[in-house]
Amino acid sequence: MIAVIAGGVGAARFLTGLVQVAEPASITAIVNVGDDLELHGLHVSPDIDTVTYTLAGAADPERGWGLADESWRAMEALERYGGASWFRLGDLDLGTHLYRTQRLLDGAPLSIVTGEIARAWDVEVAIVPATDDRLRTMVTLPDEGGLEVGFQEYFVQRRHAVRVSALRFDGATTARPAPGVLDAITGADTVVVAPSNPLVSIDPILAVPGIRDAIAARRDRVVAVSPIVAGAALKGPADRLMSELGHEPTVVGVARLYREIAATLVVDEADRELAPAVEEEGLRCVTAPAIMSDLHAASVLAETVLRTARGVT
Ligand code: FO1
Repeated sequence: MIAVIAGGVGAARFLTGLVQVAEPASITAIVNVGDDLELHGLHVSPDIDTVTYTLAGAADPERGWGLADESWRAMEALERYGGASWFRLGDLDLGTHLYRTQRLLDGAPLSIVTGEIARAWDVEVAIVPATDDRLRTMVTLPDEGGLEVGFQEYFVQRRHAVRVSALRFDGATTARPAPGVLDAITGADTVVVAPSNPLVSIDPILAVPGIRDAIAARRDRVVAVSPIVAGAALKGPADRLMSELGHEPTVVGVARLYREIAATLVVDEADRELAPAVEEEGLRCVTAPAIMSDLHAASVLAETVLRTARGVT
């Protein structure tokens, strides 16, 4: 059994590799919901949808999020009225948000609805939100007088091109792990921390009381994959966020963030020279090709992670 602690695009790509080398039904993806938002009365869960669509082979390959062959007619109609169109919801994608929102209004928990959506896409991997409760990543912007905005208002509306002075996970202290989350971690032979942004994708999951402790209790079996290669994020603002929030934007900084929960850090070959510094932080450092340029590269990385976990490297 394998549990994967997952954010959006990086985690989704890793999971497409993992299902090539492990039985999909043996995998549980525990997914960040800090990026979720309510827009136009709809509940949008970007990371859950990215993981689901990618595993279904239906994600847009260029964007990494949303559906392939998408059209944007509803957004055009919305623009006519001057409605909020900064967060682009494609016509096909809207169907998912309509379904999810109605089911939540009916009283179904997010974990149940997520399972229903995954099944409808024939995804065999168990996709579970970190929590069914409301948890939102909030971002403080020092150049806007310390304004605190929701994650997508930072990430999409401001194209993450602004400075950040703090992050807060609203709702985290009272959130409970969704059903299946702790069992997946406790029962896993291997726990993988996917190559996702440690501060805004992985941390909100760890902030749900019980999850960090459950992972730390399995530390010997936890393999993390660095999303930072040669001092830069593979995608998104992870490197900038790390330096702005006082972390070294290198694999050593990633090791410091994960040393309590992971015994091993997989880093790209470009960071070979930093392996001793990672090991000084108390993690075993495994160097391997970690850039998932295509499905083959993602499955080679997944195989490396599994071999590492089994101690066969
Ligand atoms: N990312 C963008 O850069 N612009 C968008 O308009 C946008 C819309 C969107 C709609 C649905 C969805 O599931 C994802 C969407 N994303 C968009 C991606 C999303 O902001 C990011 O994937 C994450 O939240 C970061 O992990």
